[in-house]
Amino acid sequence: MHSFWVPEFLFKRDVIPGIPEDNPGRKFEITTLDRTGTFAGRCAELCGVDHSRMLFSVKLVPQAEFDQYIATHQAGSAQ
Ligand SMILES: [Cu+2]
Repeated sequence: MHSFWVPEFLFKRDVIPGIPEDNPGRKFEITTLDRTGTFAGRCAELCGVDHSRMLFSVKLVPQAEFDQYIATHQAGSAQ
């Protein structure tokens, strides 16, 4: 079990094995931040020996940039 936490989002999402894919509790969705940027995150649940290495960043971009990123990667996976 993990808990993905981005302090600037004021949001934390527990990640628990076995939760169905359509369960809203599986979403990591932020709708309250209105600026772009890169935000540091970490696991907030003492999950194991490598817990201290569970650092990540989340990049918030404009919708058009996100759509372009997805389109580029979908095109790349079709090759
Ligand atoms: Cu952890």
